[in-house]
Amino acid sequence: MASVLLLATLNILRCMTVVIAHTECTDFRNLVCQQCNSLGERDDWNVEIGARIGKAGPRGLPGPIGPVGPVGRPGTIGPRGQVGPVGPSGSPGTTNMTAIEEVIGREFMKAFASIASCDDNENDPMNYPNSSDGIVSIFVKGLKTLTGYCDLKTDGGRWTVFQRRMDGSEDFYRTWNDYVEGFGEKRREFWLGLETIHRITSDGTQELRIDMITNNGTRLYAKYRNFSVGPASDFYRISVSRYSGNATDSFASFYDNQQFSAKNADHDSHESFHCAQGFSGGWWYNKCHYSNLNGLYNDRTSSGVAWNDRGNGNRDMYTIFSEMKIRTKL
Ligand SMILES: [Ca+2]
Repeated sequence: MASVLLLATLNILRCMTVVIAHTECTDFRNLVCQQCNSLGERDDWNVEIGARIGKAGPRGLPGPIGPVGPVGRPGTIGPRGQVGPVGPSGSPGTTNMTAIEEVIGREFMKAFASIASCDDNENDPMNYPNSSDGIVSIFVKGLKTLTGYCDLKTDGGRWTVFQRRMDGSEDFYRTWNDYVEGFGEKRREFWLGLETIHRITSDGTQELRIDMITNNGTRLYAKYRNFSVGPASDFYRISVSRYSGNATDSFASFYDNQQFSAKNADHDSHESFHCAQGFSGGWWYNKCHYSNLNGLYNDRTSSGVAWNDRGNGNRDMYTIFSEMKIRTKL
């Protein structure tokens, strides 16, 4: 308030000085007398005083640039941008014998120390939303994750399928390590892997079932009450016995106590012949086979996916479909 009164007083004095001295003022009309007017002075002062002044002088030079102001406050965070496009796929990794052996020797073995299978409680068929198609189980244990395939329909279900042939889409004439680790597509043709089969069956609680459809459409099955696969150190030797079914036994009677052989591993009982190479598969060959379910698909020779029908004239029957599966005996 005091500053306003002081300013008003100064302006009045300034006006009075101008009038008295008849001083010419560049902004007289626009500044001095407007200020006088704002203070309640008479309008005719402008006319009277304006008549006494000359033309306005040139505009003065601009004043110096003022100091830099304070830094403003930060702005708010903007909205999230859109997700970018998917990048290109990476190139596939490579494997070699050393890497595979390392995996089998450490992580792979640990993973199967507590493997789940299709008849474990946590894999109860009731837990499968897609149980109507008899498909899908997942084995998740330790450091290794595997997918499996459960047969939930056949003969009471609970079967963990470890082999399937159905269309020849998968090559089964493969190396030892392939048979140890497993290969193929679980919904099509595959081999689950000898180490997995060993881990599930080694406690002696498992039974085996083999389902087949022959090239003439006949459905056959062979079931074995006892089935176990030994460790890698014994080349996955099998113990299999107590047949039942309608296929005649072309498995236990010839392969019980045999080790597994593959394309590059001869553990069969034929001293002068490499059965796996001779019959193009991986199997518990003896001298050499009465069945060859991992043989060549659509092959009508002894190298084919054969089951020897010993009960009916000793003929080889070639299957267009086979499944080998295990479950805990009840
Ligand atoms: Ca041999």
